[in-house]
Amino acid sequence: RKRKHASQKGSWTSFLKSLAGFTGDLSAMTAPPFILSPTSLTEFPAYWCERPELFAKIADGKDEEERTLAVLRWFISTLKGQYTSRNESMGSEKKPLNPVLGELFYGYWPETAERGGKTTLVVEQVSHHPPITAYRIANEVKGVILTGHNAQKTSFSGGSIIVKQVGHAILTVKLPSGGIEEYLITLPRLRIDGLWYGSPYIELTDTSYIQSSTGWLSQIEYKGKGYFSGKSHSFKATVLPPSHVRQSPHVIEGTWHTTSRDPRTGANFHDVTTLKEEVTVAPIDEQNEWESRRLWGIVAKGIREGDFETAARDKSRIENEQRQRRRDEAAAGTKWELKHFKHIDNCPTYERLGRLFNSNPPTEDAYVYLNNGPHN
Ligand code: 0T9
Repeated sequence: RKRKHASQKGSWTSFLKSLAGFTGDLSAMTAPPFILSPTSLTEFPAYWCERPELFAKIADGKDEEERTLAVLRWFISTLKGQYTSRNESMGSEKKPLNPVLGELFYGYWPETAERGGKTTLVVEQVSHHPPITAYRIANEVKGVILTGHNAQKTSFSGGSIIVKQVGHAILTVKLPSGGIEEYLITLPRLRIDGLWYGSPYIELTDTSYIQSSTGWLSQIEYKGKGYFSGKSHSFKATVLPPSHVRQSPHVIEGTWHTTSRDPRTGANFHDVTTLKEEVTVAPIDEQNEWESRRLWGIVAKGIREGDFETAARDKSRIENEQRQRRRDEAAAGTKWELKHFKHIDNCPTYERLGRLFNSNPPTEDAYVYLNNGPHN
């Protein structure tokens, strides 16, 4: 791994020192310029759909078992983008822009024959402190919809940043019979390694789950270098049938950033060595002032071009405007209103499906989509 330039060493070392013993909201910390990314966290939900045909194909599964495997295949195929794409595009993991309350990100993946329909994305930053991002991805023609939200709890341990993802996603599939199948998706833990060398990268750890309303359950275990396969980014998924289905579980093994297979039959399961498709977004001058790329335009340009003074100045302007807004609301006794989502304290779908695999925690809050995105 590449070491950072000598002139950046001092600021990086003092940043690492301030990380030690730190718990709370990492995203609000000031980091040295070379580790800043020009992309806001509100753009990250797009990683869920960079292979829109896999998302659409979930609806083509002919029974519960096939659809369960199709959901797992799509899920595993998103991990490379979610967790390694900054290393590929920028040389290391970087600190994303910390979204402001009310920040929006809209996009879509165009219709193709394989996808059967257009796939649309609506993202809203529903909390600033702590940062919480809510999203909804839909292929209405195929009847496949994903709704979720995301927050993080971070701590520092053994030289790495440990990130516990808080939040979940729910995928619904409309069946030809008119019924609806639901899948509760929990999120893996992350460890950010390579900090000492100034080139951070993510490894996934522990276990995440995909629980279907049909009773099928995928249990996905993540391991890094030196564990079950010896390779980084390894996983092993066990797909358990509901108790009334007399059948042995499916097992899938591989590395999530490349390929995986069923070790008994040798049949390939997923392959992300092929091209993905980034989300399509309106040109910046057609976006409204809350849309991420317009809002952060000057900051992002500064970061990309190494003009950190301009970047810092416009970042302060945005943050000051936000503070003023919060003061005005406090003075007027009003509250910021969410645009596309409604917050609920206990998610009934999470509770109902979570009970089937003893989810921890047993309940979570959620953001319900209001069906009023720009694509509706
Ligand atoms: C949801 C994803 C999440 C967001 C990011 C931890 C992190 C913020 C959250 C979990 C997406 O579906 C998947 C991928 C990457 C995650 C980010 C990686 C990261 O480093 C940041 C945190 C807040 C930092 O910026 C830490 C400081 C930095 C110097 C390390 C590079």
